[in-house]
Amino acid sequence: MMDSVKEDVHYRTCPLCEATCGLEIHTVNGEVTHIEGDKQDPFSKGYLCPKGFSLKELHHDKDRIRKPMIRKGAEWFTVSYEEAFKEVRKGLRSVIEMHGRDAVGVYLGNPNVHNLSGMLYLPLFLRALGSRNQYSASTVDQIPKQLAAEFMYGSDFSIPIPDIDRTQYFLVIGANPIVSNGSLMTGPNMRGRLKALQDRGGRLVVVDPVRTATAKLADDHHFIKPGTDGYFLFSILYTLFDEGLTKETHLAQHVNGLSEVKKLANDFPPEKMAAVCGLDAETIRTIARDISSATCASVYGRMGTCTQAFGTVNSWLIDVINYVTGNLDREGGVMFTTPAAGGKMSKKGYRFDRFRSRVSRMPEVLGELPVACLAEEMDTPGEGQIRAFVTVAGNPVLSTPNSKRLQNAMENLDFMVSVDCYINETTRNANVIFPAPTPLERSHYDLSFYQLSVRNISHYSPPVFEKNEGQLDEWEILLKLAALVGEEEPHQDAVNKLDDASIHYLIKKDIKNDRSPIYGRNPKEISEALEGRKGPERMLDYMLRSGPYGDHFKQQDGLSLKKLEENPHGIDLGALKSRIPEVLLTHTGKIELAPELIVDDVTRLKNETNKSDMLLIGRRNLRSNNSWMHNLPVLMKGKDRCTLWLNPTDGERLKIQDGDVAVVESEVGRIEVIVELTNDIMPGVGSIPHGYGHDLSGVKMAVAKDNKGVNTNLLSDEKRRDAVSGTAVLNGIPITVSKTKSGREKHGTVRTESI
Ligand SMILES: Nc1nc2c(c(=O)[nH]1)N[C@H]1C(S)=C(S)[C@@H](COP(=O)(O)OP(=O)(O)OC[C@H]3O[C@@H](n4cnc5c(=O)[nH]c(N)nc54)[C@H](O)[C@@H]3O)O[C@H]1N2
Ligand SMILES: Nc1nc2c(c(=O)[nH]1)N[C@H]1C(S)=C(S)[C@@H](COP(=O)(O)OP(=O)(O)OC[C@H]3O[C@@H](n4cnc5c(=O)[nH]c(N)nc54)[C@H](O)[C@@H]3O)O[C@H]1N2
Ligand code: SF4
Ligand SMILES: [Mo]
Repeated sequence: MMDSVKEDVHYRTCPLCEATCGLEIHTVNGEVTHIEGDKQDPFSKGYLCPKGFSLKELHHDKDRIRKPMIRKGAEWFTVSYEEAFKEVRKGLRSVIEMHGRDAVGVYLGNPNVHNLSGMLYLPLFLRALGSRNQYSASTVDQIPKQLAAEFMYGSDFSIPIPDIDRTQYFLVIGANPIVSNGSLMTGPNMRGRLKALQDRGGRLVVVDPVRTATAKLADDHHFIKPGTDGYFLFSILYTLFDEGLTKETHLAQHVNGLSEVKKLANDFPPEKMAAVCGLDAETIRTIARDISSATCASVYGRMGTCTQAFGTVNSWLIDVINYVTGNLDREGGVMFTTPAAGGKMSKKGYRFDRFRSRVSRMPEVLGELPVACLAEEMDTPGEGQIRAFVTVAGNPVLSTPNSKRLQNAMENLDFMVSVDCYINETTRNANVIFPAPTPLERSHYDLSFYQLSVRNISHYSPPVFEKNEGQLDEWEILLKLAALVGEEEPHQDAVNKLDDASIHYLIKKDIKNDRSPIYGRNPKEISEALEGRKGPERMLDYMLRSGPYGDHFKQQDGLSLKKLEENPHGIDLGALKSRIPEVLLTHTGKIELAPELIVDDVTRLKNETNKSDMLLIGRRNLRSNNSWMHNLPVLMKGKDRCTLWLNPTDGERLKIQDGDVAVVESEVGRIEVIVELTNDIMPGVGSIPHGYGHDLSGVKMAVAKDNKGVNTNLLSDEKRRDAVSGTAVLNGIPITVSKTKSGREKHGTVRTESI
């Protein structure tokens, strides 16, 4: 008799980037056989990128940790959860007792925003811990955008999203959506969406120091000198006012600060700014005219405009331009989403500068401190010094500035615990690691990205596979850690208690909020309706049902988790809709077009002079995802990607040829890296991707080690920050480049300084 073969097809959204593609996952007897794009997904319609396929290798990767681990010296041992929690309890509690709660630092990495457990339960852990030393990847990423939104619209997640499917003119500044698959602009198949824009007669214009894949598709591409977008954007604004190209719309009654913005723009005529940014004055004026004359237009900026010295000013200026050209909150312009779950409805006051960092007195930003301050908070003695460290889904040793200082500081910690799936450059320093389940072993809903999506979408994915016997889900680990730092024992009843408390807290908050559809309702009736579920599913069910499309615990056809379970390909809730004024949560109830704290930074912009003749920027590759997917052979095949791009004119000037090894030096570090000469990068600019440098001792990722590359964040200086948000400058770092020897090393990139 033949063994029975169990073939299954599972539908789920890919959690690896912001695009939220639908996947069709084929399994036989608990093994993934292959993965395709889900053609019935109303959003992605079958599209997926090479990373989507790699979920198979990721799930089966032999180097993944699947059991709690404890380190003794350089050796790792598998232990029971009980033992691991006991060790953590000892480690964290002794630091808290001796040095207080601020002595425990926390770093939360990017995959948390792609994970229901992280989104829903990390806030609880952080509250229980009560430390001011909270850090995340957001301050090497999008915080400037969030802070501008917090000041302008009263909520950090009220970020206007390009209405890419209807716009007629799309100006992309410092973003490469064809490679990144879009960021703060969730939408699968960016290439398809951009081509559709061109097919309907629209124009795509890219401003970037690199002729990127997106720039190659564009109707126009203009090089810009790194770090000078503030001048460029202001001179666009100048032209709009100067040539009478601004438009007044119905939003005028909802706006404060227009005249102030106009006054500020006066100092930035294109004729003066052109030389600073490397675009000519007539090009700048033409772009301004085109934005204004298009039937609808959308100006969009991302990493290149955020992670630089004027990140917040840039993010604000982009919104100001969208507003003054009549493109804010209108179809084909930039619009606010109406997410099915998790949209903000109430406001308590700005989450900014409520406290400061200990060493360099940087203001708190949206509840956290800039990660550029992390190393100094660890290595500067005194009260409040970080002595214990928790990382959840983060690899700050590769992803944050001046990695060497951070690595050194981490070596002197009293205790460190990580929740992760690999022993990598960061977690190798931990005393205890808790294993995160693989994406296929957990449920999924894009709470974050449906708030940033080009259409309103709702899509829930149940786990494809059961976890191993006894393995905890990530939310359970987080709740146990919360219990443990909150002076309770990490037992199951503590987890249940905290889980119950967190849902009741949400319900209580909403029934008191007059903007909530369940305002004034009986909390008991709501809790009862949620019975039968727990953990993330109960939270999500609640959020969906009490959200704008929800059944509100009474309407038959409204949205609920059950309804999403019945629609495994997801539900399209339609195109974005105009949302002003209801979306505004500022104290004045208006759009604040000239927020004081941002306006104050314009003086710095006026006085800034960056004299370096060589500036370093970053880049991304379709087959990579920050630092952590380099252990998958399917993504790593092909030529070395961790190289320094230089323009041939710089090559000639520096006597460096294609394939040579160059020494790159900055104020804080020195690396060696193979050079690729290409006309795709502007003269005076070098580009190295981040997330490499896997050859550190103790890293247990065999494939990544073979593709070690070099860590570009050995060059980024933690003292260079956007003054408003504290975000690290990762683009526009002054460097010098010189030649060492010719020829490639065996494994591609090399480096001399090790950390
Ligand atoms: N394949 C892949 N996809 C990813 C990721 C990945 O690692 N790989 N990471 C994900 C993450 S976490 C994020 S945040 C997003 C990021 O998404 P994007 O922001 O779209 O991606 P980047 O490639 O960082 O694009 C930044 C662009 O800014 C340009 N640039 C650099 N400096 C400047 C400057 O001073 N001015 C201007 N105007 N441009 C500048 C760079 O040349 C680059 O083209 O991508 C996500 N998607
Ligand atoms: N120079 C330079 N530096 C940069 C950037 C740049 O453009 N240039 N980009 C910045 C940006 S945009 C970002 S977002 C950051 C990213 O910075 P980080 O978030 O610090 O780094 P990642 O590489 O995303 O590492 C994610 C970690 O989470 C683990 N992990 C993966 N999945 C899970 C999971 O489901 N659960 C748990 N618990 N762990 C998991 C991985 O093993 C890895 O350790 O890097 C930033 N750094
Ligand atoms: S584009 Fe992003 S969401 Fe889509 S398959 Fe690739 S990694 Fe996954
Ligand atoms: Mo990011």
